[in-house]
Amino acid sequence: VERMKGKRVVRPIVYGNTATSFGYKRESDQHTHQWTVFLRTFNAEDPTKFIRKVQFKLHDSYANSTRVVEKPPYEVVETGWGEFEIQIRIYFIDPNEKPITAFHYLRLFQPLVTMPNGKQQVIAEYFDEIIFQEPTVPMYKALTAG
Ligand code: SLL
Repeated sequence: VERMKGKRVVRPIVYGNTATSFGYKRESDQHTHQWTVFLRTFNAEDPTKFIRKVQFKLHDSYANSTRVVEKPPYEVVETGWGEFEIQIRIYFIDPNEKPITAFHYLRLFQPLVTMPNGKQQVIAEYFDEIIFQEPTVPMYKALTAG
């Protein structure tokens, strides 16, 4: 695989989850919250230029715990009762560029934020960067194309 010697491309990302409480425990499955786990690029750039798909691996208690999202928004909306670690794997448009994995601990209870409309929501999100060190040639082209 041909790589771009001495080149380095950085892409800022944000990942995490939001959650809201039902305000009660649902009889049928004991679920208490709706949540959304997400990955997004930090700037306005079209993420499909370099991301092929994002895979979210949920707790085994979920049916079909591996969820693949092929286009933005890269997110999974679910309900549940408990917190657990989610594996977020990002696949790039060039299959020779190895997928990278971020781990996010799903938060249902903290940190609680009061929104302008007075409703309360948990927001747990983190900034990170994808660093392409000597990317493959197709990857470099995809990342730098106007
Ligand atoms: C633990 N952290 O250590 C917990 C696991 C599992 C969460 C939490 C519902 C799953 C479903 C759900 O919230 N699971 O009903 O499909 O044991």
